[in-house]
Amino acid sequence: MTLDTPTIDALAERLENCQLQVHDTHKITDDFPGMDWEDAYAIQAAILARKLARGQRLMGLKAGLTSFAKMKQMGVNSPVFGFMTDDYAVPHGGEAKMAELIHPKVEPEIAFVTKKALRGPGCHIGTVLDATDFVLPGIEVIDSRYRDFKFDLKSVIADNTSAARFVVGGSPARVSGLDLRTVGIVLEKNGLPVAFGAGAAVLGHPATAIAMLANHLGARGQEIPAGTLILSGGITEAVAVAAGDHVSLRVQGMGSTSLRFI
Ligand code: OOG
Ligand code: MG
Repeated sequence: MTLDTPTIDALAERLENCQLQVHDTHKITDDFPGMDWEDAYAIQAAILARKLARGQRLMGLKAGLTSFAKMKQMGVNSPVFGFMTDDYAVPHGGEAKMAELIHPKVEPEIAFVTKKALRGPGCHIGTVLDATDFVLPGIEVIDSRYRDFKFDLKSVIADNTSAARFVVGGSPARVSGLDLRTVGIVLEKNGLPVAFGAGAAVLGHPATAIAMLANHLGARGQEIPAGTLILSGGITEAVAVAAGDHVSLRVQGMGSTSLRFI
């Protein structure tokens, strides 16, 4: 850690206010170029603490920048981890208000729900599949609080990895009969296919993203509790959306989920 608690809290307030007041900001590493990874995750944790203090609930966790397409799109080279609170949740088939978002994009993801706790280090695809209750389609709406969606890894971690909204739904599937590497996905905008992929785009197997999250938390003495919803990361590049857009994600063997931007 290089930053003191008042600075961490002030940066958390600045970034969360961007979300709540719908405006962008410059990268926090412009102000604190020497900040380290623990500073970045401490700022993210301070944003979560602000939300919990207002009575919001933690609804899930996310891995991001887990696919080559996403890393290339954002010009970075390593996964990041964040959280989802109930102010981010859109019901299956529901609406997200553009007036509450800065410059949103959507990502097709496979969501996991655990039935056993996952405690790193040492988690791998096998432990994750054994601990998975079911998987289902998830659309993440990312909305970087940084100007023009431009950031470095520490800045985006502090900004809760651009998390803004998410929807999950469809037909939950058990992993035992599925090969999550070859599961195909189609993301449609206003009925037209705009992105396609397969599960293997995420780190070769999307369960690897969950294992990395468990190992990341384990290094901090934390675990993924049983019953946790986790987004494993965008399979394709993120797609920009505008008011009026209807976005749906179909995942092979898991049905589809959707949301509308109003
Ligand atoms: C960072 C978040 C990326 C994903 O699924 O890859 C992410 C960003 O691109 O703004 O959530
Ligand atoms: Mg994502």
